[in-house]
Amino acid sequence: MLTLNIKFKYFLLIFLLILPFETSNSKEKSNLVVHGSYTFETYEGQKNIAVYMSFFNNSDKNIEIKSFYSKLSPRIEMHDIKITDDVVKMVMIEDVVVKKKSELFLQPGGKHLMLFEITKKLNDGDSFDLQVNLKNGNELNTKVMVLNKELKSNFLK
Ligand SMILES: [Cu+2]
Repeated sequence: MLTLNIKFKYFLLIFLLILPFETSNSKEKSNLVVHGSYTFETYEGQKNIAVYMSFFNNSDKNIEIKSFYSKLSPRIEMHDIKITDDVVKMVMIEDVVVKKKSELFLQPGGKHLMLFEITKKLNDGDSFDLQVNLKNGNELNTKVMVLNKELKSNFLK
């Protein structure tokens, strides 16, 4: 009985040692993951919106994003915010790269996607699809959740 128990522990140990390698292999295939996309509801007549999300690059290679696509907007850009002499300016990021083994967070007050000329009003609880096209030919799809604008101040604190 005692030897069986030791054997079991031994197998468990081997399993735990193998597991991390298996996980890293499967992550390599999925390479870039996009998670938690959101925006805020729009007011009447609002044409442009900022969208936020997180990218996780689990691979050993830098991954370049070629473009973004959504039915909601004919033009999507990634922007960053630069403050010079107390003036807040938005700057377009031309080459969007998610570095190997790292994250890229788009959040209020920082980097964001800008969707221009959106085709409809967005209300609390709505969602829409957004596609991320990678330079390596892969594409990622994410659902953007529309949040109540009252929540906006919570994100900026
Ligand atoms: Cu912007």
